[in-house]
Amino acid sequence: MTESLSLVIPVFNERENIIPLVEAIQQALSGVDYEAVFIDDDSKDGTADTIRGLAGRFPVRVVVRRDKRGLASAVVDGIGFAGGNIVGVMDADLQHPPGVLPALYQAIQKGAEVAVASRYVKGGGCEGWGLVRRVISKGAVFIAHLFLPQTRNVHDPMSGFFMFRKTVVEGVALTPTGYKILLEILVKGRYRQLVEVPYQFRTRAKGESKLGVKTQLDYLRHVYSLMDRRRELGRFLKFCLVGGSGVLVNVGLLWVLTEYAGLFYLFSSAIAIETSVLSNYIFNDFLTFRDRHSRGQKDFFKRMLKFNAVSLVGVGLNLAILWLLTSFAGLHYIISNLFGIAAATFWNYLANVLWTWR
Ligand SMILES: Nc1nc2c(ncn2[C@@H]2O[C@H](COP(=O)(O)OP(=O)(O)OP(=O)(O)O)[C@@H](O)[C@H]2O)c(=O)[nH]1
Ligand SMILES: [Mg+2]
Repeated sequence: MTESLSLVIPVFNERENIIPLVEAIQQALSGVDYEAVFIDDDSKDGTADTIRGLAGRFPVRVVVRRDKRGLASAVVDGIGFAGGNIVGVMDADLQHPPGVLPALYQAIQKGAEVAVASRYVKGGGCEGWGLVRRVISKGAVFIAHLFLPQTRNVHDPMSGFFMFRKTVVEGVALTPTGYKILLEILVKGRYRQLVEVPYQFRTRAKGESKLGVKTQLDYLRHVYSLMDRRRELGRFLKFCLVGGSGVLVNVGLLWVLTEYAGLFYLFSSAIAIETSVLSNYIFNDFLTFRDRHSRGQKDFFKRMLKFNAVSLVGVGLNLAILWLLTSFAGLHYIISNLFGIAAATFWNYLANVLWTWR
């Protein structure tokens, strides 16, 4: 079967960017059978006419939507209009450099079903971003990794620049809630191999940004809609129950070893702590994170070491908070300890989800 590529490019008032973009795409994709499908939400600056004016010289066409607005739905509609068996998605404002297209295309040719242009792998980056924007972007990636396990092997799941085989989304209902269509594809799509290609996100030279604070909130709503809420909430509850069982093991053993085996209580406590960490580990491995080690039990001991390390930091955190709140904030030590336990539980859960049972 011959391969052909459809680029889906959402546009809204991007007239000044169209010609340089189309020329750069043509230069990058010489020798590739491709088309560029622009989805324009009835721009008033002549964007659609500019594209039509190029149609004789370049393989471009424009679909103008008059009844809808929105980046995500434009991309979803565009995928429907795409004639190729490979689809690429990119912005029109030249922030996604067309020079990266060949690398994405080759990754697909070599067997990847999804190729993501990534700011967060070696060689990638964001030109001219201040600290605040960096932190927000990384925070968004962290949220995706935490709540959507399917995105964990992707460094830049928020990328708006990617390519995929159309078979990945065939029969899949893509809901354009948020504006990050890649998230939808990562969570709902059918693929085995994904490759990330580094790129530098450029600053916008012409035209203006259409995305504001509302979009950031939409993002959270989107992640919420995509996550397997019952499973992830159930996981957290199991984790807390296992933690509770660990307290029983700890207290019980401390008592038995001190009262009946005649050990010095601090010595009993050290044994009790480690035993409860190990019993917590075993219960979590078989119960809480059962679905996370489908590749067999061979890393059982490696995970056990990681779990121990996480617990050690957790204990340190608990003690530090106990000390700070009691000695400096004047809280009763039992109350301080509850805060310490809450913080340690939170830490343990995050670190174990994202590291031990990644
Ligand atoms: N069809 C359509 N395209 C849109 C809409 N909103 C934005 N776009 C296009 O989607 C692409 C990305 O939008 P931008 O406003 O550049 O968003 P961004 O790159 O995240 O933000 P900046 O870094 O500030 O540029 C551009 O090609 C826009 O023209 C929309 O409502 N409909
Ligand atoms: Mg942009």
